[in-house]
Amino acid sequence: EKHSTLALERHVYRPRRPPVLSGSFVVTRCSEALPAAGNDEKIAALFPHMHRKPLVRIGFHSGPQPVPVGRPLRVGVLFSGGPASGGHNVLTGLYEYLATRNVSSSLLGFLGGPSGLLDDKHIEIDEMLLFKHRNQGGFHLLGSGRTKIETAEQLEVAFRNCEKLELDGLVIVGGDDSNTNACLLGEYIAEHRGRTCVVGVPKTIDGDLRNEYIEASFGFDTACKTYAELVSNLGFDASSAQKVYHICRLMGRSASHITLEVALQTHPNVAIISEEVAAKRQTLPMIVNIIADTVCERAQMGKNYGLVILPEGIVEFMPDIRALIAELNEVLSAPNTSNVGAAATGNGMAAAAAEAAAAADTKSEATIVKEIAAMLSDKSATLLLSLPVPFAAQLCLDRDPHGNVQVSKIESERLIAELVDRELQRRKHERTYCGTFSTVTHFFGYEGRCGLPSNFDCNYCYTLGLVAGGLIEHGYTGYMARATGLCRAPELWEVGGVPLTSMMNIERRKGKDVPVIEKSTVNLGGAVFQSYKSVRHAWRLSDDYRVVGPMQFYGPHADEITRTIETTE
Ligand code: FBP
Repeated sequence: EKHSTLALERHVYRPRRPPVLSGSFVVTRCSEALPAAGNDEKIAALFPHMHRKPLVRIGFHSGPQPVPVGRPLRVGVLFSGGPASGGHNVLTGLYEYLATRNVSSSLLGFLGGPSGLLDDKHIEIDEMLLFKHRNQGGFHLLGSGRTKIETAEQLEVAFRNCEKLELDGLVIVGGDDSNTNACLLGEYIAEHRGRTCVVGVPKTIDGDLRNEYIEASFGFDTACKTYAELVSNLGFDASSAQKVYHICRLMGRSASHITLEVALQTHPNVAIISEEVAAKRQTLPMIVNIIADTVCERAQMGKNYGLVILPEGIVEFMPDIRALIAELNEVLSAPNTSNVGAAATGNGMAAAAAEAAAAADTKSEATIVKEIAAMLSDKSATLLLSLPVPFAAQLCLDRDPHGNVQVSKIESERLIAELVDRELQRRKHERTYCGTFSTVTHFFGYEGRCGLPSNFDCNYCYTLGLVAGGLIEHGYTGYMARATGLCRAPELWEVGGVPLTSMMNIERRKGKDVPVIEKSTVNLGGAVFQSYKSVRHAWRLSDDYRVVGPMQFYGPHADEITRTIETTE
């Protein structure tokens, strides 16, 4: 049997939703026209058709009952970016909404993410197909991808395909960038008098698509619960075997919401929060010292074991490493630096990096790192040469096609483990430390993106799917589906839509002003971080690890949600 008993049982779970979504409803404006989050004039100029719209709320239909059948709608849907648990329930909610309003409606799913729309690769989603995916994790019914629909040519192709397929609506399930691009597409379609309404659904395990209008992105709750169970197990492994430090990196590149939430759930000895690192301008040696000090103090208590957690993006937040990466980008992009590592001439960062990487076959990594260090400022050169060679080489050689350092590939948990070890050796030599330090490193990332969705994510995604369908039927374009009051029972959530441009600002990227939905990072003055700050000192030395256990689908704790979502900041 392919499906476990639990997976089969989850198929028949009936997601909860606000009662207003049970039948036909009305959508009414409930605010003044909203300005952009920043640079309102520039956003208005970029999105003349999408901008300065009001919030809208879904309410009960007070007209004649029964409500007449709706017109048949054709709606497309796609997943964009990394998977997040609950996506299939967005499809279920959307499908059910359309089918309830008119059985002749159809839902088309684009395959492989936004590229499916550009290449017009789609399937028709029906009841049979959906049944197997109800309340299941992953995005595999359609697949996902990171292609962006942003250039004039891509917008035109996407628009043409929407026209060809006669789509009344297109639902884009994605994070901040995908929703910004959803708005660009909505604008393009409106400008060309197309019929397709574009509606976004907030997704990302990282939890950084969050603001005064959107309380949570789906997938975060399940991811945190998955990681928290694993990290909690590591804490008890550490205190049981009493011989190692588990050093664990958790996904979340631009924000540390996951690490902070997991810290609150598991009580590690040290949790590093990137936003604090940036705010306090903590350099790599400073972070190494924070951990080494904890190890020393614990060793004095006879504890040569512990639990340390870090966020995926940590190195990018350290000012010294940030400056080093910026210099490396400069140096390796300069046309005449391509003889680095005895490589031939070439132009541009990617070419230089590729050639330097090829040269690594004939020269040792250490030699190449030294050659590159000679081109840097004294400060950056010293830092580069102080890093263990494999990491220094990774920074110099391992670049993406655009020539950027592949930060998510840097195994910062191993880098930090090695540097802490080095520091402890130094202290041993100075006779200020006499313990033993042995580490096991972990990276928990992909493990958290496709698991069976928590009850919260099942309910939230189903609700968002229903809402997205309703927004499309009522002709709303350039909106994101939303539910608020998430700390309450789903029956009490309020639902509606928020204009995408109201969450936008202008950022300078690669020398250009571009519209972006701002990412939410950990608020150091907020209640979640402050509650961690108030207890972290005690957790350093005590073994206060918290039993978390597997995510629950039944029983009194099944509907608990993360502290982060529970807390409005
Ligand atoms: P999204 O923002 O697209 O949801 O993805 C988030 C994430 O899970 C990050 O935490 C991680 O940095 C990234 O995806 C890794 O993605 P991949 O390796 O699949 O490209």
